[in-house]
Amino acid sequence: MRLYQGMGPNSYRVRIFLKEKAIEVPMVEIDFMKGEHKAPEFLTLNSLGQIPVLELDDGTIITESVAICRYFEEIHPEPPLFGSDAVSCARVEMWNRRVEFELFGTVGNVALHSDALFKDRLVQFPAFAETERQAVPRKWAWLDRELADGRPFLAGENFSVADISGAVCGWLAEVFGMEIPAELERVQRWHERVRSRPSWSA
Ligand SMILES: N[C@@H](CCC(=O)N[C@@H](CS)C(=O)NCC(=O)O)C(=O)O
Repeated sequence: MRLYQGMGPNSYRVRIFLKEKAIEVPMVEIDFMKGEHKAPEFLTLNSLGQIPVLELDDGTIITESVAICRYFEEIHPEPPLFGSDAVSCARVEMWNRRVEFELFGTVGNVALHSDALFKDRLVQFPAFAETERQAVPRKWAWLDRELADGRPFLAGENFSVADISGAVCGWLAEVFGMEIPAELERVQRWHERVRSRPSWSA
C-alpha cells in the first residue's frame, strides 16, 4: 500500500486522519510545485491529476481524500472519526459536507481563480476570486454562530473528520490571507483546539 501525497489541504486531511488513527502508510511525495501530479504516469493513477491517491497492494486505486479516510475507518475503526451510531454518523457527514460546500469550496475558489499554479487547469476569473474572498469572513461568522451552543467540535462532543476538513480549510484560508477574523472567538477556540492536537504536526 502507498499514499501518493504532497503539499495541499487534501493530502494534509488524510495525513492528519492517519495520525489520529496511529496508522503508518508508506508515502510517495508528489511535488505539487513541479506539477508532478499532472505528469502522464501520475495521470494513470488519477485521471484528474490530483493528490492524494491511495494505491492498495492489489493495485486498487482510491482517490478523493474523504474516500481514502473512509477506507481507513473501515479497516481501523478505532477511534471512530466518522461517528459511531446513526445520529453521530449523520452529523459527521452533515458537517463534513457543510465544511466542504460552505467553506472549502469558497476558499478553494479564491485559490483556483487567483493563483498562477492553476492557470492551466481552468479559465481563471480574478473578479470571481475577489467575490469569493469577500464571502469568506461571512462563512466563518456563520460557523461561529453555529458553535454558540458550546459544543467543542463541529459535529458535537467528539472530534471527527469534519474537524480535520475544517482545520485544513483554515490552513488554506491562511495561505491566501483569509484568516479567521479575531473577533470570532468560538471559531478561533475550535480552530485552536483542533490544531493543538498532536495529529496536526502530520
Ligand atoms: N476532491 C479531491 C480534491 C483533490 C485536490 O483538489 N487536490 C489538490 C491538492 S490539495 C490538487 O491536486 N489540485 C490539482 C488540480 O486540481 O489540478 C479530494 O478530496 O481528494
